[in-house]
Amino acid sequence: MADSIMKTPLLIVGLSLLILSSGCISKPTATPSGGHGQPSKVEPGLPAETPAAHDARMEWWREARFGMFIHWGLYAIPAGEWKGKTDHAEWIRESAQIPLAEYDQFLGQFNPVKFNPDTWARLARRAGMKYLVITSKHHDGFALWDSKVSDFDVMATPFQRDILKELSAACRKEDVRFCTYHSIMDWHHPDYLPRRNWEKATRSTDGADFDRFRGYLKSQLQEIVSGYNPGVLWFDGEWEDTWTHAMGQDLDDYVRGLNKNIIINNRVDKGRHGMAGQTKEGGFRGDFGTPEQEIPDQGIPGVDWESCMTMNRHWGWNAADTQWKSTEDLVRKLIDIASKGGNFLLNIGPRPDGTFPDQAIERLEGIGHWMDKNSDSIYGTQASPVGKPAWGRCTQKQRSNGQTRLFFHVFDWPTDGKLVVTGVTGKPLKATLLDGGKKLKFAENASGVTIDVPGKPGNLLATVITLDLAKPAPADRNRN
Ligand code: FHN
Repeated sequence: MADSIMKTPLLIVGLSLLILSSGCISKPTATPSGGHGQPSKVEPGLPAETPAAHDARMEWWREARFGMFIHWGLYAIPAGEWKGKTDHAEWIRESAQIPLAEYDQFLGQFNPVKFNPDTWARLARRAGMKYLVITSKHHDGFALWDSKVSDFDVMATPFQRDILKELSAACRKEDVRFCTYHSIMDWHHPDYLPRRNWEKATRSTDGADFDRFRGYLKSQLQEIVSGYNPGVLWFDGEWEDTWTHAMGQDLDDYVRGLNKNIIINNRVDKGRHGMAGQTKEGGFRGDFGTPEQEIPDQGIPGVDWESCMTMNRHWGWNAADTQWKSTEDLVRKLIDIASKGGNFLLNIGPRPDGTFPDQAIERLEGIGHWMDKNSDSIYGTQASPVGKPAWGRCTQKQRSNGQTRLFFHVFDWPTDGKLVVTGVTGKPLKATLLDGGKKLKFAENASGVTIDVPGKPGNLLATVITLDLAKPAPADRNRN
């Protein structure tokens, strides 16, 4: 069984999480571990955070709603291909069973001469992405910055430029919050255990010291947090048995000790419900849940979460992967996620020369055109108060004048010119087209509100209609 799943990384992770998390595929339980309104259930080591302090720390992230994920490193060089098989990506050292000595040869080939951090940051901003999470170190152990505690870093390549330093500076210029992904699992460091199954016979564990690895992990995180000030530390690779709940708590305390304002996902600890990503009961650490390649069916009241997804089928660059999601699909996923109170982290796998795939740029620009006219219906919104309408999705925002503004994202335009919204509570005051502000007539009825809409939608991806209600903000500013 083990061998048969070694070829499909997503399956590897999915199954290993399924096995390790015992029943992890059950519906995510809404367990705020430090979620909105709840003090973090921290064990001894850090003072408990008050709900108000937690809200203040999470505020920019909740407002942001939309970020860019970047998976980039040595694994971009083979472009997903190895000995005739073309379905590899960032897992290629594992999925193609490449011995360390052979994999390390990529060091001498990493020279992304077309890397322009300003271009990357600008593409993120223009797409409407408020933050950017890049792999500082993925499972292969390669560091994208000038690490003083490792020779397996970008300074050991012909490129010899500190990618995190340059990209963090570019993000600051574009007002995009710089963040980093960091893998706990490390297939390169001699002290990390376990070894990959297929290399156990050839890669001794003699002298391996996992506690010494934890010290190395902390040293690199200290370099990242102090050197590049990430807004989020997006941990990953926490699922192997060698990483424990106690280690997760300790690492969470350590990083928060480096920067009290940093936001940390739930993969620092052992509480993640598999690919559904939410945090289970038991005082596990993490400021937000991390559904992967999926969107929860419903919003989860009181819990912060972020769905991360690829644009095609792979996280790292795969030249053979042509299964790109459409711009319409990506915009509607952003809307669906926002309508359930979550954030969307959309991934790019750059090429080895430092450029984004053309198909990715095309989609980023298409999303950006939609966001140019409609971002007010995404940024700083809360989950729908009317569930999931058959014609599309809804988000809401509390206005400074005490009113509530509903945003109706219409995917299926009504053919009779009547948009019927059920479940609306509060006195309707005004309806408009968000793009352009044209006022629309509406009528209240027993089940809600009917809005007279133009014969054709203004935007085929999603046309947004606003409805202002004379309704005070909800008592507890619940996230959903
Ligand atoms: O194994 C990784 C995978 O390569 C990728 O980084 C995703 C992104 O969230 N995380 C793990 C799979 O769950």
